[in-house]
Amino acid sequence: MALAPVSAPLSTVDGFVKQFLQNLNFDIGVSLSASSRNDQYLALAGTVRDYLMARWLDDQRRQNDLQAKSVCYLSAEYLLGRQLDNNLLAARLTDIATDALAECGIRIDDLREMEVEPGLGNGGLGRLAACFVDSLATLGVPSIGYGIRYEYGIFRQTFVDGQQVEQPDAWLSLGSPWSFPHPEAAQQISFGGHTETYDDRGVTRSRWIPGWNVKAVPYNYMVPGYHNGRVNTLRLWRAVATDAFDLRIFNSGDYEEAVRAQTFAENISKVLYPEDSTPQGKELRLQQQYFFVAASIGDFLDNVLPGDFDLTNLPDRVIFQLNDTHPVIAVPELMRVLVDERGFEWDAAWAITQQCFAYTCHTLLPEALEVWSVDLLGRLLPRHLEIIYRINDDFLEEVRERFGDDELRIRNMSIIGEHPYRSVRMAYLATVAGAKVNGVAELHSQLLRDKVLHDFDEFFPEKFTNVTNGVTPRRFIRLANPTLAELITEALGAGWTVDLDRLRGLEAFAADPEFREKFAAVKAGNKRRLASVLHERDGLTVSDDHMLDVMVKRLHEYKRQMLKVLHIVTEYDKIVSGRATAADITPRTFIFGAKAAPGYAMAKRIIHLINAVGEVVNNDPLVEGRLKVLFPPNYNVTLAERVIPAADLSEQISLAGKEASGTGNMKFALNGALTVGTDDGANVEIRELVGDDNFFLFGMSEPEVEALWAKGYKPSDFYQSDDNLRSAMDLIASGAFSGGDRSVFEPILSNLLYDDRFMVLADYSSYIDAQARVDLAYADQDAWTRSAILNIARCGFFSSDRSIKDYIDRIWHTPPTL
Ligand code: Z16
Repeated sequence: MALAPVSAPLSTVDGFVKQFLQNLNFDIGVSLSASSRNDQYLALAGTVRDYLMARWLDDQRRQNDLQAKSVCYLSAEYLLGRQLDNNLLAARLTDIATDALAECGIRIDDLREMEVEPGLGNGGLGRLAACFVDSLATLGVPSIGYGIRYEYGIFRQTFVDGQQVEQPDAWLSLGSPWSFPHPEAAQQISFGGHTETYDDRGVTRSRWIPGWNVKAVPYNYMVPGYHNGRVNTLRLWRAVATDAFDLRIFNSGDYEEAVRAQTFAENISKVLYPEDSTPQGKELRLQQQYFFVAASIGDFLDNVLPGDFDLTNLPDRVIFQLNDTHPVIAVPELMRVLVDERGFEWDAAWAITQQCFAYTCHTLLPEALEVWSVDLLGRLLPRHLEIIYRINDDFLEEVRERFGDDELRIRNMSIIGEHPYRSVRMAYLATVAGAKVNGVAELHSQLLRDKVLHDFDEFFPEKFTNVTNGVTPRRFIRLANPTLAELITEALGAGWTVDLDRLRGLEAFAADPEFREKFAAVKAGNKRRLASVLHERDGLTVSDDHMLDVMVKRLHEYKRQMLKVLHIVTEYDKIVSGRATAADITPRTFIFGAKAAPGYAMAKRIIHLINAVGEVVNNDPLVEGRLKVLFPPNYNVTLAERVIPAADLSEQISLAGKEASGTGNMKFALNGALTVGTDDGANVEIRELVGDDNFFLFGMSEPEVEALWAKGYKPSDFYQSDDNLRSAMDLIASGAFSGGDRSVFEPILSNLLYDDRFMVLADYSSYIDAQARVDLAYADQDAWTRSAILNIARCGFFSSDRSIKDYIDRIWHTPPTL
């Protein structure tokens, strides 16, 4: 008997109403009249899910028939943002859902506000993974995103007396309608124990006798492509106690011990580590990493490949993309599976493994390159440590063959570091094992080859490549900026959302006064929308007639929020010292959004300082309201979608050579903000594309930074010789922003004066000059608008669709299967 294909509910208002009420009544279990907003939101989400489900099932069947090569994107983070609007848009259901709910007497806007965004990432890296799964689905690339279903995502930030206080992000507490578990596809994941050797028909082999295990239960998210009917999978793993473990203890009658075991197992996927770019080497973090990659590899081999698949051909079926060093323990895991479980000889297994992985590096900061102490790794994963040693021995042997007994080189290239303690360098392991290694912007990839991985570049020059990051135009233009999207469609016709190079067509409109007027109206509307969001959310006031100068990103010293603070204090200082009157100052509202890692004391002090400066500047009558500092707490994807479209000026001011790429920079440019920035990360490419007339460049270049370090950097010299800088720092030191208490911000100031690793003082004067150019340019509103339009027109390159096409061409070789 042929089974009828699953069919989606009818794409009509009536069909939607019917499905919605069915969800509300039979899934949620309430009547419409008795339902709460959250009930209605859950039923709405469930309804959208029902529409996607038929497509999802169909796509899995099709992929299974095709047996094409797939991308398995391994990422410890996915910073997805809200799902409702994205999924309605992809499935062309926005208008139908709006009308259907209206028929039920419900305003869809009220339900939108109910969704708690899944904040399963820290910042750029996690958001990039989310943009990539969107583009993979939109392009129709066979792929699965694998990650962790953290019970608590990135902490909720609040301010108490201007200081950051973290609150747990209980994002699951009101239900999680967008994902659903598949307990029957669970994987068992082992840890600990020891290894032993045994005789296998005359050959001595090693095997792992694990000490404990947990169950990994997959939760699927459907990832719809934009208007193409495609629905891909994002599979996030949750840790639970294994039945066997439970049963044994239950039978022994030790109930409390069984409960403890359960809690212990579930700890693994309990919480996202809140560090962006500075990981702490905590054991639980390594447990998380191994947990999700072992489950993902197991899932792909057991459930995606056919039962009789010959793993010799694995490279024809899969490429595992390693998103930073976080999933790199997957390398010895695949070797273990092939050698210990599937009977492969070492060399055959290594030949397969080397073709199945590729590694993306996202940083240049030495402290962000993960290393695991041999002690810890050997305790948690003893067999994997043996495998890593063997990989390293074989690799160093090859290095010796090529370069002779150059012991310094060998020590530098060893996957095992010796100082300050013996450890595994995960970036080196990934580089040795990966078929390709890529950086995330041209400059970053070049610096990887020249500096961080220089010896490896000499050894495997063909491995290294670049894929400049991108952002999804669906979420960050079409959804976040609907009035701009409409204006673009009016000018260029539909189609640009999936072919962002078409934005070039806007160049012609930059000279058109009528179009400029419309663009200015869009910007003004977005500012009003932001004003109302910030008023509702935080009780903040944004004036219509201010330039919006925005710096939103994780708080990190290398990103130099401090430089922005010094600019603000300099402007304020001009007024209080009488060097200027308020009337001389271009009215600006400075908006910050930034979370600091909870253990990062200096970052938290900088947050405190920003709030303290805001408190004083915003309330000083001398300023006459012409400078405003706003710092809405808990910056997240949802807020980004409101802030970015309203911005006039985008602050991208990292020390050159430190920001791998940045992706916020792209989102701002694509929404018509002009950038003030250093020659760092993808800023370099933005400036090349938009042109120097439409970008405010300042600061040292990366080679100039190196030269200043080499010569000997003395930040206090800059303090001594620059009157504005000295005056601004002295104002902070005086206690002007801390109720007269000079000690509060002293650690920030002495750090700047005597250490200043990120050369804030060296770039200060150049930054102040650039801001003067900004003021001048902003005074000519019409010319500014022209520049803004040209920014949009020339930044189509930064679509994550283009990034994914580059990955396909340069690394994956996985053509779309639409
Ligand atoms: C992260 O978000 C990034 C790098 C890293 O090593 C760890 C984390 Cl959690 C960021 C980079 O800082 C940023 O420049 C880049 O744009 C982003 O990753 C995506 O590549």
